[in-house]
Amino acid sequence: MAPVLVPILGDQLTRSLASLRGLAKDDTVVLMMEVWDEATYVKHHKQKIALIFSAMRHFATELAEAGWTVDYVRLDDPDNAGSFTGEVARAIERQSPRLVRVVEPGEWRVAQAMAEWADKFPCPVEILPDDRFLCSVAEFGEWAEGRRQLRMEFFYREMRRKTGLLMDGAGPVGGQWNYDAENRKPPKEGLAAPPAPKFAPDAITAEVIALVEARFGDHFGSLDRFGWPVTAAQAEQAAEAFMAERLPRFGDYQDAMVHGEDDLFHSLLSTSLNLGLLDPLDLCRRAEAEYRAGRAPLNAVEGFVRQIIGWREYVRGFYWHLMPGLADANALGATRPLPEFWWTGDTRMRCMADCIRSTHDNAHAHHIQRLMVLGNFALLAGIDPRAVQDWFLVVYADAYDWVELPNVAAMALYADGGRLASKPYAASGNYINKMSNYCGKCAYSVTKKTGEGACPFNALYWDFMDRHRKRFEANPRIGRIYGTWDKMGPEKQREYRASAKTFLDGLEPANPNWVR
Ligand code: FAD
Ligand code: DLZ
Ligand code: SF4
Repeated sequence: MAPVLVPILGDQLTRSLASLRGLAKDDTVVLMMEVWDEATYVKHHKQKIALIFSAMRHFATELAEAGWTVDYVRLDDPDNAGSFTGEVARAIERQSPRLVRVVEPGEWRVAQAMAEWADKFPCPVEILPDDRFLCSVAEFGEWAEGRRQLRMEFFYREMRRKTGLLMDGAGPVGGQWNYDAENRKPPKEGLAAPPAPKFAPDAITAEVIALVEARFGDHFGSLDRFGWPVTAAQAEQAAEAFMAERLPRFGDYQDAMVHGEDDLFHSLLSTSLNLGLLDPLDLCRRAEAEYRAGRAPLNAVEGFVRQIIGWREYVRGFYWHLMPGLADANALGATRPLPEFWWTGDTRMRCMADCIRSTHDNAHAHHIQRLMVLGNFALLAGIDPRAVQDWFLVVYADAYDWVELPNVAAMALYADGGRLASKPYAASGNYINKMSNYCGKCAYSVTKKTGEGACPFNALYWDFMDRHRKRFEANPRIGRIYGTWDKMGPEKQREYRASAKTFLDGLEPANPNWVR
């Protein structure tokens, strides 16, 4: 009998994937495709391409070892059509399947192309929901229906109830849903964490790294420190190490930043979660077990669980709820080009330089670096959201449109006009100084407000608040700040505006070749 053809995309590397469930191995051909379009729709960080290709090749090998027939198309296959649609068409010619069965993709762009498959191909096409997420797109839509503001906190409580995670009967363990107030400790002198495990490249990864150097040599980033988990077993080891060594202090230092300490107590599991090498619910249950066994405190475990069943699920629902408009959202009318130093790291701002260095070397920066240093800069400087979105999509190994776009457009840039966040995440140098050790050795002075040598975040902050006074004055969470601004008087206000202008005028716009 003609087989079922099951295309598995690069971020669907899960053995229990919905499209494989219930199929017989001798009646199924799995199709995996390395395609030029996916590798270049933006010029992804070299580590991201190497990670995805290596994880795909390992996954294909594991499936074949388990008895599945895998039709694997390599990037350098001379007949490679270059796109998912082109490769599925070629596979249909090769395999003459009776059905194409695929799990919905993570990205709007790919979903648009996939929606045309049924008309394009000679056999039926079945597109299944991606049930690796706890909350389906439809369920999020029902929750969001009729709400003007979509607050994560309320969504998160629903997810806690639904999963039973950290629940004590009908209420939250410990009596509170959220222990974030305990999770804002500034870094102590010399704060360092046990490093996250790195996995030395095996033969498959080494081959892929050579391919990436040869074919994508002009992409941003370095491959020297590549050590991402590329199999479910390695992801499991990474999760195990996190639970034992870093979870207990994850909460305390969640918002801390230390120069040169790239990971601190973060899990570095986003790449594995997003590829499908780890199961989010299983990970949260294991974190809960650490709390129940008395090995990790509640503020750490609740914080970790909230990132996954709260933020991660929430941004995915938010993405599908607001696409395609979210990609063009620009509520604050920001138009400035991205500065070139975001690519080169060539800046005297020590905080920005350190975040960009980590991004370049590791294809990773932790959340507070992304939000309160990089994102904050882009927000205050009024950089065009499309340019910022492109940058974030390029540079991180965990970046896919469904998770990058809501975080950048809505969380960091307030481009959605406040559907996600009740106030913009805007901060002056004072916040960065409190939460990091960056400022002490910076070429700029964080205590100097304006003029030569003053921390640029100070003038940028007030210039931003001033520019958007109409919008934010009535906001109960930040409106009061305008009292401080007014008390400064016109002379000081002029100095802030002039300092911001001098700094912004000095920024060299980025070369567009970094992105496409
Ligand atoms: P941890 O701090 O250990 O957190 C645990 C897990 O929680 C993460 O692995 C991740 O799966 C999840 N998580 C935490 N925060 C978020 C969030 N805001 N949204 C979704 N999941 C979250 N995350 C991505 O996976 N891909 C992206 O492209 C991405 N872009 C971002 C851009 C900006 C501007 C911001 C502010 C955040 C972005 N995030 C993104 C969210 C977050 O910064 C990363 O998930 C996190 O830094 C990954 O490192 P980690 O695994 O050590 O996370
Ligand atoms: C990101 C990426 C890259 C770089 N390359 C491939 C690829 O060659 N083949 C593939 O199946 N997937 C790749 N991906 C991940 C896809 O972009 C991702 O699966 C879709 O965007 C759907 O979310
Ligand atoms: Fe960043 Fe300003 Fe601190 Fe320098 S002084 S590290 S620019 S916040």
